[in-house]
Amino acid sequence: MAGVRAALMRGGTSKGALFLADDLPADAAARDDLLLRVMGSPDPRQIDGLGGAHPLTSKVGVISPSAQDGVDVDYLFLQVVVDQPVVTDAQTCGNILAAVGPFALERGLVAAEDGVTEVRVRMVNTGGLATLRVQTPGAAVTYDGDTELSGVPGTAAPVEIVVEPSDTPLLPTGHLVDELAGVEATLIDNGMPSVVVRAEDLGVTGTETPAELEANDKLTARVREIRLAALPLMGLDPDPDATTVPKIVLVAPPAAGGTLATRSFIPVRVHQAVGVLGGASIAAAAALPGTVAHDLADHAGGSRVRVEHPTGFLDLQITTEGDRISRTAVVRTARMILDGTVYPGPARPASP
Ligand code: NQM
Repeated sequence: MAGVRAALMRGGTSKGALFLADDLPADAAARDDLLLRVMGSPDPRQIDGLGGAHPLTSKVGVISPSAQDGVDVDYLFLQVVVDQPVVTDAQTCGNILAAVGPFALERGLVAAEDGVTEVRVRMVNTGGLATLRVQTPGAAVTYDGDTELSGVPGTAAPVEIVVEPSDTPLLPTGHLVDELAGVEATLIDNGMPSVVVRAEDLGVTGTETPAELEANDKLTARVREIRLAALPLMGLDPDPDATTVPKIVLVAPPAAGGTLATRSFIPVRVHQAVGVLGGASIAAAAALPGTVAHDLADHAGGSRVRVEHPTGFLDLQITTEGDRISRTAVVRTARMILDGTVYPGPARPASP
């Protein structure tokens, strides 16, 4: 079996395999088949591939030069489902986005400047644009630095990210609040389709650990009902097993000095932290009067929103123009873990 050139990278609090599009089959079905075998899916342990047996470590970025004016690279994100033979492009990923800049520089798609290099990225999944500022002293990428991220041990070089909104409506139903499966919810998409509900309305505090929430059968059944109701309202694939959106976010008043406490079902497992664009969508909900999040949030930080999550917090800077979010800025870090050749395993039957 021929190997494929790949980089295993951490982007923010996630980890995934990054490829040049030219190194993968052009046909989407052949590409997805190969990616399942590369990551070791479907298998709850992903024992025969690069995947880390959790949605946060079963991610893929496919990078190519962009044909769009003023854009350096196109970034197609693919979520490889751990225990199903599913590869979906229904969402993008702002954490892996942090690795796209360094990867594009390492592969020579963008020439590094001495100091900081800007990489302009088109997120193919959403049509959104992002500008990344990557540390490149001596015109080479460095991963070393002193930026800390909640949920990542140690420190690393910052990757500053500014995301511009896509053309997707911020409120897909046009309402600040909808009722889903008997619960008030704000359906919102500032980069990640999300359903924001009050933790209290689901009988929890919103400060539980991910393991506690995942073990709460009554809660997980309610979350699934809410998600099923949200799918058609948000114009998403109605088959919940074929997609990884929307994320269901439980919100509560801040418990650690931030803006809002959150726990995110993504959408079955509970995030150990929070997604970047997931966080941007939560921050947008917190900023808009009339949503289920607005009155629970502490607005003392103004446009600086601190989203509390199970392993710390995510800080975002949100710029609003009326009821529109015109800019989201966030700092992440990234790291090259391994750069080489990956050998896809054999095709395997779906898990029992
Ligand atoms: O929302 C996980 C992650 C994500 C998504 C998920 C993300 C984002 O943390 O931008 O980064 O919600 O599936 O990698």
